[in-house]
Amino acid sequence: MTGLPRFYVTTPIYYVNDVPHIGHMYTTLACDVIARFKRLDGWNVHFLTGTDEHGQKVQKAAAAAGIDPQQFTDRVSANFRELAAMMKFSNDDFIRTTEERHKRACAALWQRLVERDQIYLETYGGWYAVRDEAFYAESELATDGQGGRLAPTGAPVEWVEEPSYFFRLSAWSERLLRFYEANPDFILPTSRRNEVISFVEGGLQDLSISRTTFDWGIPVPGDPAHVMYVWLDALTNYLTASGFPDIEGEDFRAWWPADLHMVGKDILRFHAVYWPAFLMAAELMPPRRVFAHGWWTNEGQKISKSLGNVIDPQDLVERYGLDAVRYFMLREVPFGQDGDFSHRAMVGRINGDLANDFGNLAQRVLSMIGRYCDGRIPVPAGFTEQDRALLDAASGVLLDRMRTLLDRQVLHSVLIEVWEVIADANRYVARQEPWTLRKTDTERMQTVLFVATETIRRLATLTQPFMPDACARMLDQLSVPADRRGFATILADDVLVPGTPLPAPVGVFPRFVDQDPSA
Ligand code: ME8
Repeated sequence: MTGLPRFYVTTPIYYVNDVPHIGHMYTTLACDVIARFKRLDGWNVHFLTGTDEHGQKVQKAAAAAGIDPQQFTDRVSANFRELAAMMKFSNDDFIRTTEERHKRACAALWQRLVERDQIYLETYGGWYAVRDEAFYAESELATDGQGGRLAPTGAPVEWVEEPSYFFRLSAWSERLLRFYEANPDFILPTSRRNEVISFVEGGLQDLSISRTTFDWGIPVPGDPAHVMYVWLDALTNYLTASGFPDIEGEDFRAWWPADLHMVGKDILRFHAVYWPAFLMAAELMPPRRVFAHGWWTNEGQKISKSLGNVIDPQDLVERYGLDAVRYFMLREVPFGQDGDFSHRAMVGRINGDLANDFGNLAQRVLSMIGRYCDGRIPVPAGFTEQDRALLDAASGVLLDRMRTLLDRQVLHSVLIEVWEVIADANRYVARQEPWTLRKTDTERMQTVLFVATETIRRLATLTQPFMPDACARMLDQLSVPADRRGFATILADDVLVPGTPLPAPVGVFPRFVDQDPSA
């Protein structure tokens, strides 16, 4: 284990009853950007994603597909791995809840709860929505107009009566409220934090944490007629992947508690209420942060299989390219808020932010170097105030601002900061007119092109977490060695070596010309 500071970031583990769509891709993409940023910034990162494979919902989906649940989950879980590879996600681990290591961790967590008198057995009757894998109170339900009842999420509920183990959640309200108070950044964004606090202030009821009417789950230790509630099973994945139950082990000591659980707003309650309560009750540390991002719609409509408007990330990447998709998803919508996917907005970002702003800056400067400087990194000769102003804008101050924003997961603003400097750089080139200097003052022209190139180097270095391939191609064109691409090089002035021959420039961000405007 190295002495670097550590950062453990997780995505939700996705249900395998569905094919992956842009919603799943979005959450994991945000974590990938955070993980890459931290690594480039000198941290030792553990980035976890995976699949949630137990529960009634998955068992039903397997039955509908006519195969046994294990075969079914093997097949569908692979889709999520393929998504990760296609998107170039840099996860360090991919956990499946059907793995042996996870069953061991769940049994051990259960045991810790039993030992601390946090679990009791009772007969339970309640309204259960399989789609949400959650119980609802009578008072929360609506009718569907045909004699059926619906959960607040719109999912149909059924009356379930069975013996069940309960977790003493009601005993934890006060402790949770004190915990939120003492850790104001535990739940972000703040608006979501307020929702969670009012929910807990409303009082918590004990939580049913085992089921007996189906068997696709992890057996309760000592009472195998019960399987564990799928959310207790699923949440435990974060512990499993940090080496639990070996709590004296090096891995657990290094990685737990997790620094960031990234989730969609739909599952915040499970992560910000139940999960810290389970952990405190088991005398384990709660995570440091839960961030709940917003919800994507597609051209104004809810994304759902039944509406037939699910967006396959693979189709997007084939049409627009990986880096453009990664950029768009994180730039278009203020991170934390809901957002709408539209092809028009995507094309606007590609042709505006990428081709016109960043792409054009690099293309223009590199082609002038090709034509006016014999294709070699220009040789600067003393900086003016304007030169220094641009170099300062792309300096450690920018990196510090990006760090601060990233550490609060304000991902769109991280990009906005970079694009402000891209605009500065474009203005600088326009004002300095290196094409005119070429005829009047070639020494000054070399300095101007050097300053612009050094700025591009820094911007490409800092943007790598969002667009790893495009930035790598830019840094290749500047002949930046592979081991000089970390954020520490932002402060270095010896990465670009004047006089070094550069490869012939090629465009990194092509304009998108719509072949089929109806699509
Ligand atoms: O809830 N917009 O899994 P899940 C934004 N297995 N994000 C979206 C989205 C959309 N339209 N649709 C899905 C589960 N997501 C549990 C989690 S964790 C211990 C167990 C993303 O497959 C978002 O992150 O239903 C949401 O929280 C998650 O997918 C739900 O994935």
